[in-house]
Amino acid sequence: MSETLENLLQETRQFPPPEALAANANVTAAAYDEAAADRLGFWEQQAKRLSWAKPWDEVLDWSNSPFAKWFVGGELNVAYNCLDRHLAEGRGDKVAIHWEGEPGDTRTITYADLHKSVCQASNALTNLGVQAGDRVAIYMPMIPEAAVAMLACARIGATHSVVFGGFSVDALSGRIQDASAKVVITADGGYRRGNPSALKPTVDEAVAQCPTIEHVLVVRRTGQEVSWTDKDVWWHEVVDAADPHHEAQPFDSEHPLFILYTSGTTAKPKGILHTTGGYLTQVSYTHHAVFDLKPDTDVYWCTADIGWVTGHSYIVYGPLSNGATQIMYEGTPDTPHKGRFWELVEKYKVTIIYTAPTLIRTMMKWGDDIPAKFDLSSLRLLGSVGEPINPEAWIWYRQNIGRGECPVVDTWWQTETGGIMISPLPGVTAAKPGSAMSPLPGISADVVDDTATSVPNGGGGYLVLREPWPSMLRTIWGDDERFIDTYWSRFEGMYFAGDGAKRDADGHIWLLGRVDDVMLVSGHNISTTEVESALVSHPSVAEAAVVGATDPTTGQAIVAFVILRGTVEGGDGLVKDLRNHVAKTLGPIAKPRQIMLVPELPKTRSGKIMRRLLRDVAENRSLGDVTTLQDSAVMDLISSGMQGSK
Ligand code: 6R9
Repeated sequence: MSETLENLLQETRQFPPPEALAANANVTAAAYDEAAADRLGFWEQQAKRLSWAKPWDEVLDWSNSPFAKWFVGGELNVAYNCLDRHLAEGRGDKVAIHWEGEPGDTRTITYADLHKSVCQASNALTNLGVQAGDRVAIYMPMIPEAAVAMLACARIGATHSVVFGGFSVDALSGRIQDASAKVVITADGGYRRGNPSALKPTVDEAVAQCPTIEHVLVVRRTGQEVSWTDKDVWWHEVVDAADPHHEAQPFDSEHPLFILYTSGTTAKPKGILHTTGGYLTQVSYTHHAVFDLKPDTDVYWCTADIGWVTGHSYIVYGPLSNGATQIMYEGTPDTPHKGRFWELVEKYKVTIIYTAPTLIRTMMKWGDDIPAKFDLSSLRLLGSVGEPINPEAWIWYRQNIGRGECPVVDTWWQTETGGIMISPLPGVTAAKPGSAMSPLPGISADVVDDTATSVPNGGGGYLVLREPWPSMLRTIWGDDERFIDTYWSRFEGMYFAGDGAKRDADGHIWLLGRVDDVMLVSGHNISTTEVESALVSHPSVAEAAVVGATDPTTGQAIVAFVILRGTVEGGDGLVKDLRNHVAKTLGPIAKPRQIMLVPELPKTRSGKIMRRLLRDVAENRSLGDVTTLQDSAVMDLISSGMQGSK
């Protein structure tokens, strides 16, 4: 990594915060100084955002590192902090969720409504025999009951494990078995691309392989036929009939809140464990700081699925603990039309939107005229998460969605970090397109070389976290050894994130993708992210994915898969042009050996490109495990529809 090309990403544009936002920002530059002067004192201050039943004795116990304990001895209830507290403060009538189903049905849910449903679901789960410490699997579409189920588990101290609704039988049963879950909460189905899409048959098959499951709680969403076993109970029968009164008990600050499995490419998925007090402190603080949330006036929308960590931290726990009003949308962005997202922004006067680069690039491909048809003037802040955002996509987002005025916050974090770690602060930072900029106050991120030495400005290497943070993972469920091996063994005393990064001349951080994806071409380390960004900076290109394929002369050679913008015609001339464009932008060493024009790219549910599958194509191998692929037909499309040349 230290040999990363010197001339990559010559991005010099910088966008200071709008004056009005800066003048009224939730968090100012002073936060960096406070946290630098006393990091633990800073986090202790943030923990006071929450309501604790019993105060902590110690902020951090790191004596058994890397196993951390935050706010030791403190007790609180997460659901109390997300619901009851707001009711007690007279905000019961405030809208918590404007929910929009894909077919256009809607529900308006106030904090009082949500509280009532969560109390009923808590009583229903208790009646089904669920106790504090038990695990509950949640396999749901994007309907309000998904959030209710998570909060009810949190309320009674059961540890939830949300599995993306759309993962296969094997993925679901493997996760249920790993956590020995007692109950699954699911639905008959959900709406996707205009049709009901069944969930229950997958659960039936999975549960048949999972003897620990005692009950399956089923929400009726689509009304489609379902088969029924003696373990099954309808949500509308047991939850709607349950007592709406439920007294929340406090739990220890380190009580397990949830397990979330990282997709895992070839190896067994890792059950990332998060606990209570530190997690809620950091997601609440970062949601307040990074999105500048003003609970009384903002309408916030995070477009993620609840099956992804972004849905946990920035749909459920962060926004609800902050008393936000938010949008929750069930379906896909192109149903019934490609302007669906912008129609929702106009309808609900959304002020803050948080989405993924993959979506932004898809919108670029669909064309500028689509968002232009809608009134997006309510927007004041735009967020991005999930992958490096190429400068071109960043600029497109700001121009076409943010009227050239809204700050863009590119937020770097992981399932493992629980909350945002590196991001601009919208009222402080003059952001650079494509850079996540700086660690948030209270976070010690660094870029180091192979010998664990910090690289100077201009250098590249590995992203690490030098100090523990409140929402850090506590372990891998049932596998402390693997926790230590994966994250704490590469560099002594530091958390290894697995991402490559570089520090620019001003010291700002640029993420370069997973280190496993870095290519070694004729002895030079080249980042997939940088070649992809160079390709996307060509006016004909909407999206690109780059992999290294074995090459007899150069070790690895660069192979690029490219999706063209809306009306552009492909052909050998264009392919040649694109190869030259990369060579001109990044240097001849980065010129792709081969460029394939494709209609789609294989992605995970959270929008990350599955480069492993593209490497299989580039090296003419049969495909590996595709269980975490969003749409399995994509690989057929790519293999049959490829045009391109050497
Ligand atoms: C929140 C989430 C984590 C990995 C992470 C990195 C990539 C996420 C990013 C980003 C560059 C950003 N990633 N945000 N890379 N810039 N703003 O995505 O969690 O699904 O666990 O993925 O995603 O590679 O290591 P998760």
